Amino acid sequence: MLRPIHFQTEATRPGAQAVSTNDEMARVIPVIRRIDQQFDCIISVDTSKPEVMLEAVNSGAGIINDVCGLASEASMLAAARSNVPVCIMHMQGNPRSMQKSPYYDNVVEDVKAILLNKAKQCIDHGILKSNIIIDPGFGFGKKVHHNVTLLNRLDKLCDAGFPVLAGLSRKSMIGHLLGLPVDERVAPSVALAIIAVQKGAKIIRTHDVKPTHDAIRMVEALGMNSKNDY
Ligand code: PT1
Repeated sequence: MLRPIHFQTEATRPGAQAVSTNDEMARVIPVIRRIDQQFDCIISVDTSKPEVMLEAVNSGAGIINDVCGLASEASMLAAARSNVPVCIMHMQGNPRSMQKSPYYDNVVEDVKAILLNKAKQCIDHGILKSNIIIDPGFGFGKKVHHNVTLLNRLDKLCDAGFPVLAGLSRKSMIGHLLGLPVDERVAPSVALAIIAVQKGAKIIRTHDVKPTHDAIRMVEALGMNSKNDY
C-alpha cells in the first residue's frame, strides 16, 4: 500500500499566521525534491498558492491539498494544469477567524452542497472528475457539535460521488470531549479514523501513521469497512 507523505508549509490550525509565496517556496520545494529522490511514496503538498502548486508537482508532489478549497481562479487553473489528484476542503471563514462564530442551517447539507458546487467549478476549469477528492474540513469553522454531526453523517458525503478524505487526528474536538492534551490523543484519533473508514472515507490524514494504518487494516481484514465505490 502506498502511503502519501503530507507536506505542510503553512500552518492552518485555528489562529495560524500567513506565509509569503517566496518563504513557502523556499521551505517546501527542496524538501519535496529530496523526499521524491529517496522514498517511493506519493507526496501531498499542502498549499493554496498556484505558484507553489505548479512548482511542487514539477518537483515530485503527487497530490495537492488545499485547505482553502481552491478559492482563487488561478489556483483552480494551476491545479488543472498540474493534473494530479486535488483535495478540496471545506472551511467556513479563514484560519485566523474561523472558530469565532461558525454557523450552519444544516451542517451536513451545507458542507456537502458547498463541496459539490466547488467540485463542479473545478471540473469547469479543466480538473478531471477522477482527480477530485472532497473533505468536510473537521475543525475548520466548526464547533464540536458540527464536527460530531459531520462524522456521524459522513456516509452522506461519501455518497456524493467523490472519494472523501477525513482529517480528525489530534484535533481539539478530542480535547473538548475527553479533556486530553494533544500528546495523549493517539487512541481517540485512531477511534475517529476507524469510524470515518466505516462511514466510507477513503483517505485518512493522520500524525500517527502506524497505529492508524494497523487499526484500519484490522477493520478491512474483518470486512467491516464501508463498501461504497468511492
Ligand atoms: C484536514 C486538515 C488538513 N487539517 C485536509 N488538510 C489540518 N485536507 C491541516 C483543532 O481543532 O482536516 N484536511 N490540513 C490541521 N488543521 C487543524 C484544524 C488542526 C483544527 C487542529 C484543529 O485542534
